[in-house]
Amino acid sequence: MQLQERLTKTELVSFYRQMLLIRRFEERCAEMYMLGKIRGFLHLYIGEEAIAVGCMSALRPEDYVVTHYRDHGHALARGMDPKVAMAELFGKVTGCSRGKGGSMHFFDASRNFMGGYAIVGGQLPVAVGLALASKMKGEPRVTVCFFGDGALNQGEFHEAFNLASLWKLPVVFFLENNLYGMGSHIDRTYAGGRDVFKAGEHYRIPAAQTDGMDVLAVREATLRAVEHARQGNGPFFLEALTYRFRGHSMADPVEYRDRAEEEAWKVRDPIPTFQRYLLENAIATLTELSEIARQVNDEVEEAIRFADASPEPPPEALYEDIYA
Ligand SMILES: Cc1ncc(C[n+]2csc(CCOP(=O)(O)OP(=O)(O)O)c2C)c(N)n1
Repeated sequence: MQLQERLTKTELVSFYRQMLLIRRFEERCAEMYMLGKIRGFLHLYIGEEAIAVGCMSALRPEDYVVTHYRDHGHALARGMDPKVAMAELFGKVTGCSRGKGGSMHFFDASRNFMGGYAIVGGQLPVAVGLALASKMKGEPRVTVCFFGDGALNQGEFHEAFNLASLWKLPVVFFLENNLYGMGSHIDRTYAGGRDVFKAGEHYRIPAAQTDGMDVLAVREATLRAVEHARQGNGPFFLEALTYRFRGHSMADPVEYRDRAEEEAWKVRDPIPTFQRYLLENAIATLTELSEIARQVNDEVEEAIRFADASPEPPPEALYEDIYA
């Protein structure tokens, strides 16, 4: 873990707090799903928290963020209120998409969080459109677009890379490479080899690879990528190496993965790793971090109470927000 810039104690501790919030929030989501409080699909981000937190810490409020269906971590790291996020999962009217989107469709335009998308790769052209709009309007925004390794094999990946490069758009394509798309390992689905970030070369998009289990490494890599795009140099392709600790969705018993592989990645769990870093460098004490854990637990419990007590959308809401 390298620290090339001088971050304050408050900033560093807040990275820990945010990662823990995402982890606890989702652990409780899994329980709420088993209780039938959350229905439909539920894809957990557990194991990948350092990416959302490291990346968002490097962005400005005016930057756009677009993502995939594993979107709770990105939304919380972008500042979405956990109460509003949990209410969306419960299908309640107080949710960020008024209970109509559910787990895969978190939106918060007030934070320029332009959505989670359920179609693999579907968010890539949306990101290119947003970046094209900012360029045409002369706005100094960068669009960050998250996607998984499964999206590499979609035509939209190539269309998006091609146009973003030709038009020199201010977009950072952020690949969260957790090695699996549902039950398939990347070696069985992608012909380009393991150094996926090199896929940008064909489109003359500069690229880098970072450690997705290290919040500070992700932050530094994102700062560089975003700066490149903000200066008008066109797109950047960033690949973060990571692992999802749970199944693809709640319905997945993960029978296709080697237990030794899982254990090897769990040793690198971004949260205990960063906790050790904070303690060993005397940035925080165990008492302070325990107090943060207590506050985070309270915040998540409060979110559940809020979601439970919130009303369902009225039946008439079925006819709202329809474009035809
Ligand atoms: C166009 C399309 N094809 C198939 C699916 C079904 N599907 C949902 S998630 C998924 C795997 C995607 O894996 P990846 O992009 O690596 O993301 P991860 O789940 O690993 O975060 C597939 C095939 C879909 N949603 N959209």
